[in-house]
Amino acid sequence: MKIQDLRERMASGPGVVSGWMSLDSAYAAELVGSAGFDAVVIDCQHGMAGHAQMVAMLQALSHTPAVPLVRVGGNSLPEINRALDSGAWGVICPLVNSAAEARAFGRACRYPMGGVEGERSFGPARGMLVGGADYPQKANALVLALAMIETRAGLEACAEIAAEPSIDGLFIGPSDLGLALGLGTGAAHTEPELAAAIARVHAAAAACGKFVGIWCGSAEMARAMLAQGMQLVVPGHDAIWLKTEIARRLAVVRG
Ligand code: 3PY
Ligand code: MG
Repeated sequence: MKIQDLRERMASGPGVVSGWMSLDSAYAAELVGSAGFDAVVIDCQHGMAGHAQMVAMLQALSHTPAVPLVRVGGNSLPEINRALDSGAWGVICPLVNSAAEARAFGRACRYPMGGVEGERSFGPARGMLVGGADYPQKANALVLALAMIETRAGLEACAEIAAEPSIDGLFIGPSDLGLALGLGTGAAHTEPELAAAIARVHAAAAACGKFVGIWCGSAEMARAMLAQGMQLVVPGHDAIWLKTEIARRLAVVRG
């Protein structure tokens, strides 16, 4: 599924399912991208990939059906520009705390063209390879910009963040959000305070006609979040899948 289809399916339902790469391996990205996911996020915040590995992983994802997305390490114009220039069709930005931060993030994803206010610098090296000669004309409309809500400040400002015109939606980080709410690590999404925060962010995005996505610790949580009407869910990441299956096999072998 390519970016236009992904956006259309996010808009019309039933929502899309994305893989999430914490390993810094092009081969692993190729495998995950070929496994049936609609999109794959390369995690450059908590994952292992540096710039060179991110580029190799984007190249590997190019010949899979999955739309390549990148979670950048932070709200940095150079980093966001490099991810997009390297062929990512969307960026997830961690720790967005205010409308001003959302605006800086969104502007970093957009060219100042066609009446759009943007600060993206021109040089879409792989962008034009994967998007074609007219990439510059269509990039502003296609590139997906999702601002992460995962702090108390972000939660308080989620309505204003969602209203920022240059972003496409919100992406919930339940682990950090749980920490921010004083619930420690690994709080279940059903924990009342966390569930209320997730619902608040979802409602803020919906009120602005924006997308909402969420990282999920389990397939069951991802299914529940899709059922609640979210447009993008991530059922864990590659390292968890690997570790879980290794533990299961060892248990079977050793009894
Ligand atoms: C979080 O849950 O805080 C995330 O950032 C998901 O990766
Ligand atoms: Mg987080």
